[in-house]
Amino acid sequence: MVELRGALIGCGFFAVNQMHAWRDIAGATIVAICDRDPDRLRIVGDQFDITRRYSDAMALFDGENLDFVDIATTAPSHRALVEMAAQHRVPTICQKPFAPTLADAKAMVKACSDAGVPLMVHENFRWQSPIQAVRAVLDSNEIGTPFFGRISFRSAFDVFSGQPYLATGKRFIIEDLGIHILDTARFLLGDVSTITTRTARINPAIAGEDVATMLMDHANGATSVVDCSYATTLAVEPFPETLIEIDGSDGTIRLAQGYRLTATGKSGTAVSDVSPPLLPWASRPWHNIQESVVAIQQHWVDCLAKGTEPATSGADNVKTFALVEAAYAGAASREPVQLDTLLR
Ligand code: NAD
Ligand code: 89V
Repeated sequence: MVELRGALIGCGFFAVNQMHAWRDIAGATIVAICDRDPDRLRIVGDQFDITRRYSDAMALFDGENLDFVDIATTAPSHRALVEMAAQHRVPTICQKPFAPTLADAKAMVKACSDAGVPLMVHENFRWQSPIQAVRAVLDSNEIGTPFFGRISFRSAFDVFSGQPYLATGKRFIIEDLGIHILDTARFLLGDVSTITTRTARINPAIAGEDVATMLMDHANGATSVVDCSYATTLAVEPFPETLIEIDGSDGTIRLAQGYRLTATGKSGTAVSDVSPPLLPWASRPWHNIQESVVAIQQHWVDCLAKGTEPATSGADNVKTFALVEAAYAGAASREPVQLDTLLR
């Protein structure tokens, strides 16, 4: 098997998971890393034994012969880094949120498409094994045609200690977490035509909204509710579980807290435990997300080998990002927002 030579840009909080995952994946090796913060460069370089270290991304692209780059910085730097990768004709993975604005996201897709380089957004939630299990029930046609979905993420977990920047932005839960849940709704029920949104800020110590409720019309006629909260204290903290309800013409799917999947359909009711495995380097409660990082990075390597488009390509993720923009616009206007005008 050909070993792809990759580089990672951005050695922060989440990149450590990506580095662990690259070690688990056959067919790709991270040969160089880059971070403008010398401490992060040293910490991650030492932890993963990477000697080729850069403080400047342009120097990395000029100094290395790369088969791909994995961009794990925060959104403000994404467009410049993706365009730099396109200019150097290096296939690119970019973390979510794909970009600060929809116009940036569209420009990044165009830059990569014009350069003929593959572009995947690291939108990993749909790769979580419990969510893949829900998709498998839908694909089996056990519940017939879905007409309703609720995709829900409600928690009081302190995300700010690991990611302090989340407390300071004017946009918070839709842009950071809701983006995953909106993508999951698209993954399970298809593209969206209209979204109506309400938001609230319950935690006075942060700048952005920490509660969002979105009602969506899907192009296939299904209706869904996507609801997210970081202001919800429950008896047992569910972070980072996404809970799912889908009703279809012939049955229902329920993914409940504790990774319990119940499918009631044409052949009766099946209850299964779809808990994600705890990988050797993973830690609870993050193991669900950590496992999905391996899955999405493996998908990238498979796509590069076969020359196929990643499921969460830049072009696909523009549709998820458009939902984020539409949700903020609709929360401000309190009017439903049509997606077709945004996606033109
Ligand atoms: P972080 O701030 O901890 O790390 C980002 C790192 O990038 C920092 O070390 C910073 O110095 C470096 N950096 C920024 N701009 C740079 C540039 N131009 N060149 C070189 N280095 C640069 O952030 P984080 O919490 O690790 O988040 C990174 C991204 O990952 C965010 O977009 C976040 O939304 C996303 N994230 C995704 C998941 C997921 O499950 N997919 C989970 C957490 C975070
Ligand atoms: O996935 C993310 O982007 C993370 C978290 C799950 C904590 O919201 O920021």
